[in-house]
Formats: sequence, structure tokens, C-alpha cells
Amino acid sequence: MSETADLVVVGAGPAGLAAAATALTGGLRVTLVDSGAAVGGQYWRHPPDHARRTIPTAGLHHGLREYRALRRALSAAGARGRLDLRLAHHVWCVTRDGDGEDGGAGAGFTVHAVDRRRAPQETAVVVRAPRLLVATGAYDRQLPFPGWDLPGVLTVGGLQALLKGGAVVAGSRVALGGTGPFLLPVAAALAARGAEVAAVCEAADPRAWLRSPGPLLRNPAKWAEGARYGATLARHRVRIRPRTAIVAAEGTDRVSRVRIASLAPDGSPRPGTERRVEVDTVGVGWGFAPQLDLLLPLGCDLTDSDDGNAVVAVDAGQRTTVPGLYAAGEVCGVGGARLSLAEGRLAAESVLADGGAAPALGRRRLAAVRATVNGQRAFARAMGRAHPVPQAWSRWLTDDTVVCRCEEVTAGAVRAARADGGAHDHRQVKQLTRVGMGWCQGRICGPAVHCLVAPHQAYTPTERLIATPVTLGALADLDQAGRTPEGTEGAAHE
Ligand SMILES: Cc1cc2nc3c(=O)[nH]c(=O)nc-3n(C[C@H](O)[C@@H](O)[C@H](O)COP(=O)(O)OP(=O)(O)OC[C@H]3O[C@@H](n4cnc5c(N)ncnc54)[C@H](O)[C@@H]3O)c2cc1C
Repeated sequence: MSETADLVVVGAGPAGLAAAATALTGGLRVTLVDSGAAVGGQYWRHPPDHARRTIPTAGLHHGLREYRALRRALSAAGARGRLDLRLAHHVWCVTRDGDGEDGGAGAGFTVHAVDRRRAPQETAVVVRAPRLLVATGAYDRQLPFPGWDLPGVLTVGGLQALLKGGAVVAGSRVALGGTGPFLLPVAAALAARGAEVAAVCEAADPRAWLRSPGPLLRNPAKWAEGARYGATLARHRVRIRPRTAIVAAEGTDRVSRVRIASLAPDGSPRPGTERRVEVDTVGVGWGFAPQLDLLLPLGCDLTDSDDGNAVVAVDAGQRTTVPGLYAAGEVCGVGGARLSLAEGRLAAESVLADGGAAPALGRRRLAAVRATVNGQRAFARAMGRAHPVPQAWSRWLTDDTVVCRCEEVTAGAVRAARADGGAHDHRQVKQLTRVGMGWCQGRICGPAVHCLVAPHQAYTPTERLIATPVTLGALADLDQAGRTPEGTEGAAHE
């Protein structure tokens, strides 16, 4: 089997960057693949390198010193020919080769990507390595509500991505809703960049944190971060409304107002509390759902996390249950960039150890990384419990609310699939209604359909063999790319 690297890392967010840098320090040859135009993932999303000077976004970031150090490490390794950095390459499928025994003859992974640097032209790229580390992060978790399909309704992650990736303030008068601490940086960033933030609706009760205050108390950095956002919001007179939700968006051609309501403890709107707020843009986010597209077909075990998602099961060294396959960051559970960085480092240490190489991190540093992982995971568990999807959220839906936008399947059809068709998970609803069968393949509507039919079980996405739509031209290329991986077009080095 021809190999182009000792390790392929998919995803150049905090987890993948930290993993690649650690593996390079340990002397491995690494291929780092990311579908984005710049390294950094969601947390350190930047404009593409050529546009960075003209689009100032540095003020929106935290921890840039660490980001720059990671970039320098990658650049140095690229210059020495040890790093093959492939930006604008989307991995659509990974297969496992050989007999599957770790380190056994022929074992390893074939990573299929499409090179989109010259979009709309796509070319196939194949990379092989004995070990694979998947750090593909998470998606915004969406719940539908009447009017959520109007132009002007976005995800909070989408609003943040527009800000960080292009300094675009998506609206002039904005309402945010959903649950979780992520609402705060988005509200603060929008307000600081000149948008009027008319309402921040947090569905959870902040007192829920009092049920497990330990992780919060042990994380003073989170307090400080929260206080900074609080100060920015106070300066711009933005009010956070706890136990409140955006229950509908209204408008003709695009959103022009939202209806917000106070919530009872089960999440149902309190009668008589509903009011309208005029806006031109809405951002909604109900936490995140791990992006498991590449991992599910490889057959690794999953486990339940405390936020309603199934995540990849890993051991204390970030090894999945598939030999040679490692995972780091939010595919293993949503917990923020600090956790992702630490998991990336741990995973790379395991890759080095399993391959018989010397460790890259000293004993003390490794102990500190492990302590970070434990502390941040405890915080993530507490966050998941404090910011659940409200039990009664589906009462906000009318029967004609569209749930699956690609196939235009309504909440009424999903309810009927459950009541009349006996569907008890989102896959069965798919068979009965075509939900999740369109362009997004259930990435957007999957968690919502799951919450409608099986709210007490963890959400596991449908297994998809193709993680991104691929052109026939790229598939036609595949045979050649598969035979001559070294002959594929040059990588983009930093
Ligand atoms: C839209 C969005 C915006 C967010 N913004 C913030 C923020 O501003 N602040 C904050 O604290 N947290 C933010 N988060 C939470 C965030 O996910 C961080 O906690 C952190 O970035 C997680 O790091 P990670 O390395 O696990 O994943 P990510 O940072 O998500 O990195 C994953 C990387 O994998 C790449 N990728 C995924 N699938 C493929 C594939 N098939 N082929 C090739 N590449 C692939 C992606 O392009 C991405 O660069 C955001 C999350 C989302 C979904």
C-alpha cells in the first residue's frame, strides 16, 4: 500500500491543529486536511489568508497567541517537507484497509477528498496513512419554529462565522435565542460591531448551574470570559432574558419581527407572556451536534453525552474502538476550544506512543494536558445539564411548521409518522416521510426530528457514506487519483 504520511488529521480546528503540531514535534510526517480556506476551525475562523489584511477580525478572537504559535509550528514543518497541508479539501469518505489489526501488515486508512481550491472545478485526491485522527468538530443544533425558514433567520454559529470569516454583521436589529453560553459571545460581538441586539432569549434557568456548581467554580477563566461579555452587553444596553424563547418569526419576504415568550420549567410558553419584537435578523442555536460523518461508517463505538448527543467513545488517550483511529475535539463531546486543544494533544501523544515513537510532550506538560481535559469535560457535562433542549419545545410548532426544509416535510407529517406509522426514531420517520433525504441529508433537521420522536434518547446521526456532495467529474478522477496518490496536485503549504 502506498503511504503518503504517518498520520492523516482531518479537521484544522483547535483539536486538529494541536494534534498535528504535537505529532510533528514527535517527528511524524503529517497530512492535515480541512475543507476551509484557512486553518483555525470554528473558534479561530479567519478570512482566507489573501484577504486578511483588508478584513480586520482579530478583535473578535481569544487566545490568538496560541493560534499563532500553532501556525508557526505548521509553517516550519511545511518548510521542512514534513507537513502536507491541504486546505479547501473536503473529505467525503474514509475506508479502512488491510486486516484491521493495529500496525498489522496492510492496515491503515484511505482518505478520499475533493480539492475545491479552484471551485466550481473539483478534483479527487486520495491520501493513505496507517493512522487517522478525526477532528471534524460540530454543527449548530437547530430546532424549528414557525417562521424559521424565512430569509433573515440564521443560526448563531452562522452569524459568528460571518463575523469572524468576513467581518460581516448580518443584520442591523437582531434577536438571538436558544440556549447555552455561546449566545453571549455572539451577542457581544454583534453589539460591539454596531448591530442593535434587541433581545437575547436564553431558554434555560441560570439557577440550573447551582445544581452542580463545582465545575464552574473550578473554572475561573470561564467566569472571567462571561464577565467580559456581560460588560460589553451592559455597555450596549443589551438585556439577557432568562427562561425565554423565540417561539415564532414573522414577515412576508423576510423576517420583520419575532414572537418571544417566557417559559414554564418544562419549556412550554407561559400564557399571556408572549410579545412581539421588531427585528431584521434572527440567530438561533440550541447547542451543537458532533459531526460524525466520517467516523460512523468506520464502525467506532459511540457513547451518550450529557447534552443529548451520541459522541465517539474514546479511551483516556483519545483512541476510538477502531485500531489506528483516533478522535479529538467536539466529535468526542461539545466542550469548547480549550478542551479540543487538549484532546488534540493527547490524541497525538497516543499516536506517537502506539507507533513506538518518543513522546512529544514532557511528563509535566502531559499531566497538565490531562488535567485540562478532566476539568473541561466536567464543565462540559455541567453545561449540558444546565442548558438542555426544553422538554416541551415542540408545543411551539404548528402542524404546518416545516421541519425538513430540503424535502418540505412538516411537523404534522412527522407527528403522524410517530402516531400513525409507529416511527420511534428519525430513521423510521425518514422512511415514512422523506425527512432528511434532501441536499443536507439530515444534518440540519436530524436533531430536531429526533427530539420530536425520541426525546429521551441520545441523538445518533444517520450513517452517510458520502460526507459532502461530490461531482461526477471528481468521481471520474478517482481511479487515477487512487492509483497515483503522490501525483495529485500540490498541497497548499503555509
Ligand atoms: C458554526 C460554529 C461557530 C462556532 N463559533 C465559535 C466561536 O466563535 N467561539 C467559540 O468559543 N466556539 C465556537 N464554536 C464552538 C466550536 O466548535 C469550538 O468549541 C471549537 O472550534 C471546537 O474545535 P474542534 O477542533 O473540535 O472543531 P472545529 O473548530 O469545528 O474544527 C473542525 C474542522 O474540521 C473541518 N472539517 C469538518 N468536516 C470535514 C471534512 N469532511 N473534510 C475536511 N474538513 C472537515 C472544518 O472545516 C473545521 O475547520 C462554533 C461552532 C460552530 C458549529
